[in-house]
Amino acid sequence: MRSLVKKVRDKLSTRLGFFAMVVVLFWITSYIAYWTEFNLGVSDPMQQFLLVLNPIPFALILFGIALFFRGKWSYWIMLVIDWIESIWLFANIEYYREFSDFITMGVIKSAGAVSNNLGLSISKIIRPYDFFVFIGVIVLTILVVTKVIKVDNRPVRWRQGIISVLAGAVLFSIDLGCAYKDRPQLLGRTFDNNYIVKYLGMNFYAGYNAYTTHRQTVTRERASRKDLQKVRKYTESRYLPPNVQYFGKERGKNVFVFHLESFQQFLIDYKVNGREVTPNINKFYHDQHTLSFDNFFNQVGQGKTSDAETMLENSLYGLPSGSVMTEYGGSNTFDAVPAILDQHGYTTASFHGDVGSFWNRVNTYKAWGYQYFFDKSYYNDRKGYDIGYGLKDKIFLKESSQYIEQLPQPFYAKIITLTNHYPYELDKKNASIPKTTTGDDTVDGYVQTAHYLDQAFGEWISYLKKTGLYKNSVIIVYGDHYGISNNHKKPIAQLLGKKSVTPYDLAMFQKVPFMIHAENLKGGINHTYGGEIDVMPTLLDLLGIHDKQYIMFGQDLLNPQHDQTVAFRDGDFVSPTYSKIGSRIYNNQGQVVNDKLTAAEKKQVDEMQEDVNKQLTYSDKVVLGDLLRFYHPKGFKRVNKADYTYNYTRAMSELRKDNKKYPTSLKDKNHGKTLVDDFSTDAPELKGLNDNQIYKNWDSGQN
Ligand code: GP9
Ligand code: MN
Repeated sequence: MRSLVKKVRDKLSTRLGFFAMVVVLFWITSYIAYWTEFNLGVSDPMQQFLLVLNPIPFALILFGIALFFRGKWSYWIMLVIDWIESIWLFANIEYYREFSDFITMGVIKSAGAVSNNLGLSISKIIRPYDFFVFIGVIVLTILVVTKVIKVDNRPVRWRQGIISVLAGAVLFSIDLGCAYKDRPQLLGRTFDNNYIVKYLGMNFYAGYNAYTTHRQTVTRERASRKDLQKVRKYTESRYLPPNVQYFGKERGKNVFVFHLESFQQFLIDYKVNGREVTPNINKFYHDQHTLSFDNFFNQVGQGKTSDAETMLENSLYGLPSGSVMTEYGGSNTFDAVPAILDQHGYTTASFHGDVGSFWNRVNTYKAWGYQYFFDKSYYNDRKGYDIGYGLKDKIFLKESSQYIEQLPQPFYAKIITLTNHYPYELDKKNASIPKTTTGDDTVDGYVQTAHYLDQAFGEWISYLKKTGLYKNSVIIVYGDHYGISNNHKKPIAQLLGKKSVTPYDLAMFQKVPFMIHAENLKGGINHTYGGEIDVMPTLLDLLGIHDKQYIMFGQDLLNPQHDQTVAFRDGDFVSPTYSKIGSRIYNNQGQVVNDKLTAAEKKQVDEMQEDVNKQLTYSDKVVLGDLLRFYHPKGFKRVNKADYTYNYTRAMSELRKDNKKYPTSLKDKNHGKTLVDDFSTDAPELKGLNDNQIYKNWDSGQN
């Protein structure tokens, strides 16, 4: 036994033995932290495998550096790296607990902006258990200091260091390859910092984040007030005054923005085997008080949902690659709809059944001035409640009713659904319409999840009607982007009842619903060509909020002068006259007319293209150069991100305070009695459950 202990001790007392111990302890510590401290959302065996693997490559590379040094230098370099790693891990754990995100370089640089929140609560955030991350490094340090482990003074063996670093590099390529297989465009689209850590580890995340932040900083520093002035001149030249017929027509009403995930216009009135797929949405679309647009296009790029949100609430385009929200949401200045409405007496809130970190909402929403963000952590989430990215729509909407009724009125509430999302999976219990039969797996489920979303929407509308919210709200309903991508040409043709589809057909396939409902609006189908970029000026005009002072790239859809050239993120465009897709120009019958245009028509098309290019480049300049920091719209007070917290406990106490100050919520108007029972759902998961079981921390005494 003794000799065994000695043997082990001797082995560990070699430089390589100590190195192995450092790597293994670091690996175990990281892995435990992954599981116990973060919500990385590991959902398949590949992700599980990568989570085990991902601490190793960088451990081999970083600690491997020490193998190029001699004697005690080698040991102390390993220990110093280990201490830095442990402190970094610890800091991330604490930060994550409060902000549901990893530390970004931007946060470190602007520590003041968050320190208000963090400083107050640091003692509340830290849990004794968190210190486990230091156990390994403390033990190792003691062993070296007390000389239990003796320093190996033999000369450096270069081979060891080289092999370690190379092995790290090889393992990292394997990690990266597998990660891209499981999640294509992982870095290109940077969905969520959780994803980077889940697939590639904390070290890669830190390095990658430092690199992107540096790149951004350089561009930001080069930008100047002059750039802003150019942009301002351009947006001013495109500005359209509001249509007097509509200006202020909905002043003071609540606003709902209901986000239909991946919902395309072709689904409206679409039938499968003679059966309507979305009867409730169709009814809403044709309602006598709904203004429905049938030439409204999604204009998103890689940022998908986040691009849609950026356009809708800022009238800024997404980026040519990546996402404004993930890359700039935490650092840039914005003049967004929630902040503007807040300053006009609105309570502002966003609802979503996914984790708050996705698309960096948890940071971006603060910069946009959202007072409340009811993300997944505000919802009861039992087994079977989730599908794909998060809560099933019916459960999500039912549970949301407990928060809606508490918002002081008027409010601006954005409700982001989720179930109708690629790959369009639905459990048997919830599937109540057959799939289509194109034979393409990713396409055929689409009508089924769309039907489910439609039922959820129907339940929600009934709730609004019962509670009276239907009458005193303007309800905007929109689809964020395509559900079926252009890679599925054959099934698309089949769904549309065509033999094949042309690039023009595919461009028209990018239409998504956009509807505005209010009891005092005269409804009808409006054929104006427009897109997501136009929503902000349209809404502000309806609410009677002057918006000339804001930098917006869209135009009021209700103004007959709307220019109707709809830019796509790749520089293509569509319009009621000519559309340009790739190198082809189409007329509005979908025929290629490149060779048939007169000189005047050609000039017209060139001008349209020039304007589209200007819109996109100027918008990019605003985002990349953070130009709004140089701009101070009249009558608008810039938000202070530190004023907001989306931490469940603190935000709920804010909401209670808000309720006391402004007793105008739906519940207040109902003499303090809850109205959640007005929300009926047939969600099988909630069958037989009482309010106590359905709603998170339901307090019947208070309700
Ligand atoms: C996730 C959801 C989906 O929270 O918004 O985003 P998408 O993949 O559609 O961009
Ligand atoms: Mn989406």
